[in-house]
Amino acid sequence: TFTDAEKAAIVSILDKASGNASALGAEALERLFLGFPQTKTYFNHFDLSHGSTDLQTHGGKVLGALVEAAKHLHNLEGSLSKLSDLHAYNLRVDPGNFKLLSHSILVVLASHFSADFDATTHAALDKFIAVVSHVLTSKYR
Ligand code: ZNH
Repeated sequence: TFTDAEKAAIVSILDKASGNASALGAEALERLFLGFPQTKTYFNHFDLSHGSTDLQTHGGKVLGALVEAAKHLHNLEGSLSKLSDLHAYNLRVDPGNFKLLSHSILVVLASHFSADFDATTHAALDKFIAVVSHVLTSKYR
């Protein structure tokens, strides 16, 4: 559960990010693949070159899912249920990779919204992405 201050910070940043979701998401993926090359193995079918349509499209989906999740902070498990099924039963992404992507997303948000990124906002977003990741990996067995 989130405090009112955390909710406000999460909604504010994700609302700002929503207008530029594809570019921000693509940047997060690029940072993921550059910093942690082993994560590329899930995306053999993608063109991972800088600025590719695949990166933009998938980045938009990932960031878009976070934008959508920020609208359902009271019920993340319910709102992410389908995505959770997909990651657990179809994609079977190693849960450790969620920490790596979370880190990349946080860095992207920090660098693009630096004026808003005080310690409270940082902590709230870190918690938010960790909870989303937890939900997406909760059905693994
Ligand atoms: Zn994931 C997919 C989100 C993490 C891998 N994803 C996906 C999608 C989304 C997402 C929205 C789409 C779906 C549909 O289409 O329906 N993710 C997400 C999020 C997160 C994630 C939000 C966190 C936070 N993922 C992840 C990781 C990984 C992944 C970590 C690894 C590294 N995903 C993936 C894949 C896919 C996905 C592989 C599929 C792609 C294609 O298209 O093929």
